[in-house]
Amino acid sequence: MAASYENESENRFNGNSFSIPFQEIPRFPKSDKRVNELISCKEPVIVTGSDLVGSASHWSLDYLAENIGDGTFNVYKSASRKFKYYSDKKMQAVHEFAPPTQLLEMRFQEFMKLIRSKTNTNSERIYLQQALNNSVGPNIVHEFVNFNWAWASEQQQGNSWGQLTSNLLLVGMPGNVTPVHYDEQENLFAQIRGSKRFLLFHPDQFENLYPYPVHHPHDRQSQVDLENPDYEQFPNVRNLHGYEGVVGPGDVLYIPMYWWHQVESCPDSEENISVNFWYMAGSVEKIEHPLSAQQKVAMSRNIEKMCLEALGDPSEVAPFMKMLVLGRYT
Ligand code: QVQ
Ligand code: ZN
Repeated sequence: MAASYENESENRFNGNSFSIPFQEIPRFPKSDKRVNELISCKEPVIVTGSDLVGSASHWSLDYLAENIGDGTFNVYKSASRKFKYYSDKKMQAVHEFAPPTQLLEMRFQEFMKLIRSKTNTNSERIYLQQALNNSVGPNIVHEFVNFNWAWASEQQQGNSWGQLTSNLLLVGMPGNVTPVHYDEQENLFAQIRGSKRFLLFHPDQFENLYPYPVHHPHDRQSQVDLENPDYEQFPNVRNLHGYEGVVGPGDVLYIPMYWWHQVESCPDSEENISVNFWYMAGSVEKIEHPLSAQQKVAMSRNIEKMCLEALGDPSEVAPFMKMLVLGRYT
């Protein structure tokens, strides 16, 4: 059933009577065979009642402050609800770039005090996003070790994913939004406390989401503000269609590599805690034609990088590509 936002009063997506048609992200219990069918087809699925991070089901701000240790954590500060990711490295090459968020380093206890002081969500917002490492306290280590690694490894081996690269701990505020982007990794996203609304779009929606150029600090992020699209600049947004689903405590969302996703922390709980499992891409699958949308996105990235490397100046890429294509392949 295509659930369009037109029917939902709290929807912000059709502020200007534009509504993105959404289908529901499939949801099945772990024991249902359709879970493995969808994952093996690189289709998103919400695994309900998963015990992947069951050992962390009691995590709360207080518990983490008590047990996570004295290490410092990456906390992003934003003047708006949006926390658009940017690459520090690529920022050096784009001098006029103004980072939309500020990165702070602080101990978890400090973060908890700060987040509790921000009762009115109109003031600036913060979002803790930190890869779990061995600086955490013994209780957290114990609970991390007791994640259901057997199930996670079954997905990793069964689908020939690459190695686990990190488990990002995410602790945010109701209303925080991670704008639509894609990652070059497979992702098992586990929700622990509070809930999150995900919007997902197939990699073939590339032309409707206008990603920033690869050399830009916002590489892999869409230039489109889904809550207020600029149709003049991005006319194809009108053709955009995707999937929508809410994950709550105990749910795990599989986000296939290259699938676009936007994430909003729901207002249902003061505390919102998630942990994701990012896996490298697997060994190069055999090339079959027609190429998959994922393969085309990967290829487009290599072409952009090669052109930038060879031309040496981003402003020469468009004229070069136009010369190559217009009147010859069009
Ligand atoms: C969020 C991913 C989602 C997270 C911010 C980074 C995470 C992400 O807002 O829940 O796990 O791929 O994009
Ligand atoms: Zn992501």
